[in-house]
Amino acid sequence: MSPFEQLEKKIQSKQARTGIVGLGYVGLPLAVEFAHAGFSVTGIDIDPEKVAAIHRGESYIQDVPTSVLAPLVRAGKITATADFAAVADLDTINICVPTPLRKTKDPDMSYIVSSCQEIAKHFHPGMLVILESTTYPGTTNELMLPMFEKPGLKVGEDFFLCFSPERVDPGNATYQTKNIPKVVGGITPACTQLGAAFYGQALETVIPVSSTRVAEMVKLLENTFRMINIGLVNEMAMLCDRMGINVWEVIDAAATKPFGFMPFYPGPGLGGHCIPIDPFYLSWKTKQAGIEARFIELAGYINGNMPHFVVDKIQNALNDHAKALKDSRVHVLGAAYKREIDDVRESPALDIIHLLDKRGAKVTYSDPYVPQLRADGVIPAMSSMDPETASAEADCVVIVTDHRNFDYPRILESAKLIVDTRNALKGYQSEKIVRL
Ligand code: SAJ
Repeated sequence: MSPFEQLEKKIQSKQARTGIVGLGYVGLPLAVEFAHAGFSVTGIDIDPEKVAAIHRGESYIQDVPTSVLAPLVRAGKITATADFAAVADLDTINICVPTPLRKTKDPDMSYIVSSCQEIAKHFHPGMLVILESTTYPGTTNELMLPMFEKPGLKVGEDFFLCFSPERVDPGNATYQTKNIPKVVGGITPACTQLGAAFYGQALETVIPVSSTRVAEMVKLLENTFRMINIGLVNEMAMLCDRMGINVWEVIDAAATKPFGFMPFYPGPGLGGHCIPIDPFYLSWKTKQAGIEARFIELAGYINGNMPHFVVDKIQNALNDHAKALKDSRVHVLGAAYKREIDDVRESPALDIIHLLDKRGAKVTYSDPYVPQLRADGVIPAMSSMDPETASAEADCVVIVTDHRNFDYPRILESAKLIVDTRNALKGYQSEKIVRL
């Protein structure tokens, strides 16, 4: 039997020993789905805390309840280790490690490279390796393939290599790993076939595509689409502001168009570890090809300018109340990058706090999901304050993240002035409110 046939048989019989490198918000839910499907799963992570937590059957990922993880660990369906030597006993490996940007906005491939270097040490014929981390088109072919293909180890014959974009949306109760359609593309048709068969054993819908580059590009199109459309409405907000038009009313009315339109909403800037980051993996690669991704650069500029636009709005609002921004008390509602989560990565709230601080305001914040903000050289260490009390004491309140559990009527009542960057006070009329 050929390596292809052997692996295909192991996948069909669910005997394929499955490895997941990177046990974060992508890797751990994936491990659970394959364990539930009947595979034996070995999680590999360099963070001993994560490995220890899994050994205890304790989940640290919002979308994986401990009540789901613990029985799988107890039954031995999921084990975890920090030792890549485990690769020698595995048939398949999914790589789900971070792909951040460096300060220079260049891709930071170090997590992918170090994982592949470790895997390559224990790599053996008959393995299927699938990269899930968001990256530039060409990564799988140009960076990973040379690390695995050796004399006597030919891709598509002796081992199999695919790319499959992760589409996990943390906290999304409707769409979770099992029911989000899974795109997968291989270096060769045989690779794609095995990748599709593998995911088909655990996930509801598999979308095979013709190559790893197509699969890599699918993800970048998805998230660049969002980033550019958010940039569009942020520019509309600035235009409407200048023309005295309520952009929120415009968008709500435009959204009544039953076809050919998709509402996006202006805000204080673009946060998170996907949308502000992923498009720059694409523009970095296109620059290498001598093509400039102008839409991405322009949207990045507009989105990056929103914190300044918001701080100018605060300064002007105070000015209209005969107050200088300097020495005024400004209270920021919301530090997370979007509502109902605790993640502050790339959060525009941090930029706004920094800019306010730089212009001499006395800044405080409240966020029920973010009790502390660490000093990071951009902002001082801060602790979340009681929203109503702090809003009453502030000269200006600014709504940056519209968590649902803020008591907006109480805050509106106690505040002297509110700049609302999220239309959280939609439907409220008051002289105190200044909308984006
Ligand atoms: N934002 C706006 N206006 C909008 C939408 C978002 O200003 O109309 C801001 C948010 O406040 C946030 C940033 O953009 O600061 C990103 O928000 P997001 O809603 O895109 O949420 P993310 O970063 O969690 O994006 C993830 C992505 N999921 C994956 O990459 C698998 C994205 O593709 C999803 O579409 C998105 O979740 C989602 O829809 O929840």
